[in-house]
Amino acid sequence: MISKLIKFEILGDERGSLIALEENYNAPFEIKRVYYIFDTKEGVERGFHAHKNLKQLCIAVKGSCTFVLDNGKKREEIKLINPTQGLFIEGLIWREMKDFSIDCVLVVLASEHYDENDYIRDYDKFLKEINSVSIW
Ligand code: T46
Repeated sequence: MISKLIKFEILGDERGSLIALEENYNAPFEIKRVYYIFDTKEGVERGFHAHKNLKQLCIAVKGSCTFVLDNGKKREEIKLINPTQGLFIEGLIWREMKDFSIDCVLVVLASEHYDENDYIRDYDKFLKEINSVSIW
């Protein structure tokens, strides 16, 4: 399995539910950045890149969306459908996102500040990078 789903403990009572995310606990890294994707237009696909050095935890806190993860050998689809689980992505993984519901709010916790140099946005370059890493 390429995908690593983390199930969060729900701290609920008669008033409703609450989930707490803590670095180096249920978010397995130091959190340096949080961003969220919302108002995604119908039919839009996002992502289409890999990261050289970034850990991320992606949570559909509202609505749903589908991630396609690709490690250069196989592809997997993971649908995020509720706020009780997070998709943890680390290492050289090509990611695409699609099938955003109109109401989807995708929150992403990231281990590094934003750095465009960390992105590999060309699939052939991604495959070359994967092959050069796997030699060692
Ligand atoms: C990822 C997937 C899951 C910033 O200026 N700061 C930021 O922290 C981010 C994430 C983006 N940006 C800028 C860069 C682009 O001009 O916002 C614009 C949209 O970013 P991008 O096209 O990379 O968005 P997605 O949805 O394709 O990918 C994002 C993250 O960038 C990426 O790290 O893994 O979500």
